[in-house]
Amino acid sequence: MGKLVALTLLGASLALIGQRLVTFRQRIFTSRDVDPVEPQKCQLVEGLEAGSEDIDILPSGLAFISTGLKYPGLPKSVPDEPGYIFLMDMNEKNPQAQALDISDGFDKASFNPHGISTFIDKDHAVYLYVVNHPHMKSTVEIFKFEEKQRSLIHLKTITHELLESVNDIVVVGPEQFYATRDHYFSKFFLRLIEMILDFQWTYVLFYSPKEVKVVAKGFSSANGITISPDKKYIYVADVTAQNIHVMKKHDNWDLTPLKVIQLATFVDNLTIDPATEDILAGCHPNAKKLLNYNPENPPGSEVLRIENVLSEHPRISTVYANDGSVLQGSTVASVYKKKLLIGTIFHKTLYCEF
Ligand SMILES: [Ca+2]
Ligand SMILES: [Ca+2]
Repeated sequence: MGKLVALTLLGASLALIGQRLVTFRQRIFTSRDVDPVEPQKCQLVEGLEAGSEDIDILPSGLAFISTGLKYPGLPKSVPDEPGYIFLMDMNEKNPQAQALDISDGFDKASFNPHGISTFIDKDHAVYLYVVNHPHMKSTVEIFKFEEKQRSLIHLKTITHELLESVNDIVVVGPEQFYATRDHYFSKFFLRLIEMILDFQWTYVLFYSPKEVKVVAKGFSSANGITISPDKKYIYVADVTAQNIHVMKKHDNWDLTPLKVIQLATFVDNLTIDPATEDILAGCHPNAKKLLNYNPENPPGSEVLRIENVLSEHPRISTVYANDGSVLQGSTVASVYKKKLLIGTIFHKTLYCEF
């Protein structure tokens, strides 16, 4: 009898694994070719050729850009040197990117910046929060931005047992932020199994010095995160599930699911167009090419605009699409007054006017 039960359980497990494997193959291996879309005036940004995973633009037009991310499973096209935060003034006619100096006392050699988020306090001081992966761990670094000196003063490193495999953050108050965890496991092999079997063990975390808690879970791989302009909703990209979750934010910082916007592409970082309040999503149209990098047949790039996010039928349109001949592996698009910056995971950065 015991053997029969064991055999039945084994059969059921194998059937489940088989079914998950088929779903995974369908999801990852269906490669979608994109029809090219490009605003009239675009040019590559000099000095930003090793990836610009996340971009956050201040209301003044100063853009912070995180560059040089090294991440398990990514192609080795990123030189093995420290990452930087670059600054670009979007008000300039021909904006140039410039690496920001970082104050002494911070370990710059192991700086491996990922998602970023800016915060302006009531005294108008600007802070930059950066997801960092020194030695492949996850920390959140808080910097104060010194505009005149074009430098970052390192204030604090935040670590917590729940702050693991962090992808992106959105700051909601002094030392208060939401963060996404993109994988449950940290070892590459286990991550692969996690992705194939789609455990949905990743989550969104709320962090404050007083309280740290998981506020939303059940994501295949929670990635980009941002907040609505009225500060009432949190938007979370689930990259492998190819969708965006709209969640209501409560006074106690808890989140409740409101709706899911399904897209046919792997959604990475999210930003808000301040002029229209639309979501801009940096997306990967073909994950297989991204995971299996071949410069002869590179992954493409895609930026989507989602209008009327809260309505029953949000409008989705393509802002930018390229087969990889210009831009490979777009992760983010950030806009300031008809000017657009598109960043990539390990490739170039594009500046467009529209
Ligand atoms: Ca971000
Ligand atoms: Ca991301």
